[in-house]
Amino acid sequence: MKRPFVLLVNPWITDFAAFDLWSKPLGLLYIGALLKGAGIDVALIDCLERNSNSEKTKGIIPGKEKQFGTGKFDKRPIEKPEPYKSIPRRYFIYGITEEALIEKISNLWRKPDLILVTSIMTYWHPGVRETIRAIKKRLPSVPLWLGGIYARLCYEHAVRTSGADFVIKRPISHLPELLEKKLGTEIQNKREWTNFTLFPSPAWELMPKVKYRVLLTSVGCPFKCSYCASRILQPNQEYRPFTLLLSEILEGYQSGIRDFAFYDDALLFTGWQVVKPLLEEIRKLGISVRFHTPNALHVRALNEKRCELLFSGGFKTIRLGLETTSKEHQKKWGQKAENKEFTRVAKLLLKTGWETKDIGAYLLCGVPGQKPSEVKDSIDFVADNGILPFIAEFSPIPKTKIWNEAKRISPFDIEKEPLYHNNSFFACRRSDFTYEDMVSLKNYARRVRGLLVTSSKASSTDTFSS
Ligand code: B12
Repeated sequence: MKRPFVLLVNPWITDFAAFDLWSKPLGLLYIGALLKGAGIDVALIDCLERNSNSEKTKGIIPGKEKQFGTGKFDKRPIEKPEPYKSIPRRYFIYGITEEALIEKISNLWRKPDLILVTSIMTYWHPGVRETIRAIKKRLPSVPLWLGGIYARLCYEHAVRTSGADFVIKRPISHLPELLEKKLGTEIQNKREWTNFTLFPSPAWELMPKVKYRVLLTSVGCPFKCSYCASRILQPNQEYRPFTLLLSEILEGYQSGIRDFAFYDDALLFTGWQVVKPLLEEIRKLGISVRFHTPNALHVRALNEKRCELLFSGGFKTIRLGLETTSKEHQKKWGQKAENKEFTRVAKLLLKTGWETKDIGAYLLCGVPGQKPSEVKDSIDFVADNGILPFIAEFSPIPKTKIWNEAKRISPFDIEKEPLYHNNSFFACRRSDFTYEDMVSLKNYARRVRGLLVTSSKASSTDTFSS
């Protein structure tokens, strides 16, 4: 009997701005590895492949390489969807061209039996829909299933608008059963799909050449922040054996990769039992790699010993979650960090050896109940501690604790239209926190970062600003 063949697709992004901040379809890569382990043939098309439009294609704004493998995707301006008409910014589709996508489909060794498309940010749904439309033009009779974060958080919307034949909101432990029915084959490694701890390493070999790798040591977060969907997406805390992570790093290292970014929600809590032995081993091996934490570290979990290990193990880009300096809001939003803890950790990081240009702190901006002055004070506080302030614009996420309050104060129908979840749109704008306030605070934070970097005599300033 012929082995079944499944095509995995990472769709285009549609947005005002998108930067490849170590952004890879990790969920799809795990599924790829699990499918391979089940004896299924797999191919992957990455619509966000960088530098693929080799010849100058008309209408494409080419991407750019930045530090540590990050960079800009190729992009083309497209018409703004109706809800964004009032925003004075251009709107783009990011990634390869439609012709390139069709060519990749034509080059597959045979017609797939099933197509699995992933999805990430809820407000990127037009990119998902466009990708599905383009695939369907070329492969109309192949069943296409959609999963991932958008599909899980906005299931009804995805069913109604994505064009997928089937939208899956259940965890992937249920996928083998569905695959068996669809493909008429027995999934031999069913147990591996049941628990993150048992997942094999992501199938990086399916991806076009990438300059960095992303790592996930653990899923789940012990905190219950009111604005975050992490607990809804991953209710349990699970982690993977450090030996597996080590082999992922060594395999990448041998193929020339030096930059690795962690995707964990709670790297220093749920993931620490993995990170500690991992770094000790890396130190022993004496290999030189750079680790990055775009998805903030918890301030509370940092002490002298840990900082020493992180620094000597190769941690380079440090992002901290502070959210705000208002005591009242720190308590209300998740009790992640207090100001004096932040000051202690800032001193510690700088003393350990990181420079100001390497350390940033995320500050929430525009949360219901917050005033612009609170954000400005927080920016100043972070800067006074020698740390770069980064604005994380508040964006309402379905099913989170703060969702109902966001729905109440937003002048937009955030329930019906996920485009309003876009952090650049600022759906919770209001008379005492306007869209203009948001823009001016972002610009203020950018200026402060510039000044801090210049004064600390570092070379680059804005690499990671959005
Ligand atoms: C890593 C991460 C990032 C990375 C980039 C991720 C990327 N790939 O592009 C960085 C740090 C850059 C980032 C940035 C932001 N992020 Co973010 N991020 C995450 C995080 C922590 C993990 C995502 C992930 O890769 N998980 C690991 C993989 C393995 O999981 P997965 O993709 O869900 O896949 C699993 C299943 O979904 C399923 N699956 C996946 N695909 C498919 C397909 C099929 C067919 C099937 C059946 C199943 C399936 O199988 C997988 C295995 O179980 C999530 C939180 C979370 N815990 O999920 C937030 C999250 C996605 N981010 C979020 C937000 C808000 C942001 C920011 C807007 C924050 C800000 N204000 O600046 C920015 C936006 C950046 C931008 N505009 O580009 C929100 C989502 C918002 C939304 N409306 O959708 C989340 C949910 C966090 C939160 N606050 O609740 N993020």
